[in-house]
Amino acid sequence: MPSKILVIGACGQIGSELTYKLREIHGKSNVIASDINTRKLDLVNSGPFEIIDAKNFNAIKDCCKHHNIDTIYLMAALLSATGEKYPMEAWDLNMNSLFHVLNLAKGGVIQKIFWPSSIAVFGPTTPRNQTPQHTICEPTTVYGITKQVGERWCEYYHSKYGVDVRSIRYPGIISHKTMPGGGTTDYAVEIYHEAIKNGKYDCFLSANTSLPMMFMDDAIKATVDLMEASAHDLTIRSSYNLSAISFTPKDIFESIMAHLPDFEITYSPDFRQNIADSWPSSIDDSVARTDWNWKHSFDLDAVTKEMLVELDKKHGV
Ligand code: AKB
Repeated sequence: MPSKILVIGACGQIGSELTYKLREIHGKSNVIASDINTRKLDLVNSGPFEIIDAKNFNAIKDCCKHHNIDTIYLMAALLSATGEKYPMEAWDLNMNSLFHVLNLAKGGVIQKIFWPSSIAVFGPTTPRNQTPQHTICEPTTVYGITKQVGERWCEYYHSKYGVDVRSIRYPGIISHKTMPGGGTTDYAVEIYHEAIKNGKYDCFLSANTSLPMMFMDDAIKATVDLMEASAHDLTIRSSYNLSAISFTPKDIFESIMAHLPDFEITYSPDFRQNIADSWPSSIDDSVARTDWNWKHSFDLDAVTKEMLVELDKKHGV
């Protein structure tokens, strides 16, 4: 029997592209997209869609029962920058939605969960370069705290109740299809849009702030591969370190300049600079590479080429 999947937060940056990919793999009717509203009409109209507030246990449970769901991808969350503005809302959404799906799995309503964690679980006391899988995690953002605590709960539900929950610590994700919202790594998407639309960008991080990043295609592939991996091969039930490229705003600017020589950048670091400074600059993901053969494909120049070509089709004159 094909898997029946529910994606919660399907209108978000990763959720929307993941939904399209899962529908390609499992068939349209086997992937139910859901979000709190219908803000992304192309996605809403592309297959079965339900309005679900991720904080509402009964709404998730009813949907699972109605559609015979066996697998949930919980993609709804408030990210790092928004979480600092609305700490209690971030705690409420990020934690309660996770408990809802973990408890549905514990109660046998569903069999498998994907839940995204983030490089935000790390903090200023974490080794910054090639951050290991197992290391100090003392996050300083509300978002980071929710992800770190969430990881502990995932591991707990797996070891105590046998829940098959799988997770990745996503770096910043770059895509031309959907805008990110409320993150510290969002500059790495905005910069391409502004390069095409206005030929200049005022960056909210300083020139030499290095952060781990990844192209969306790699992130989706990692997510699908982890969920398809044999449970016996998985040694991590908190969340896997995952890495592709690391670069600074200056690096990305130079990579864009190679195609658009008149592009200009200025730097006006704001409160997000402190968040970025507390995160690793590069990640050691050797455990993911060993356990389920993770390998990235896109380097910075490949990302830039793809972004500029696709955004030129969208915004170009
Ligand atoms: C953010 O910047 O908050 C996110 C993340 C790294 O999890 N993109």
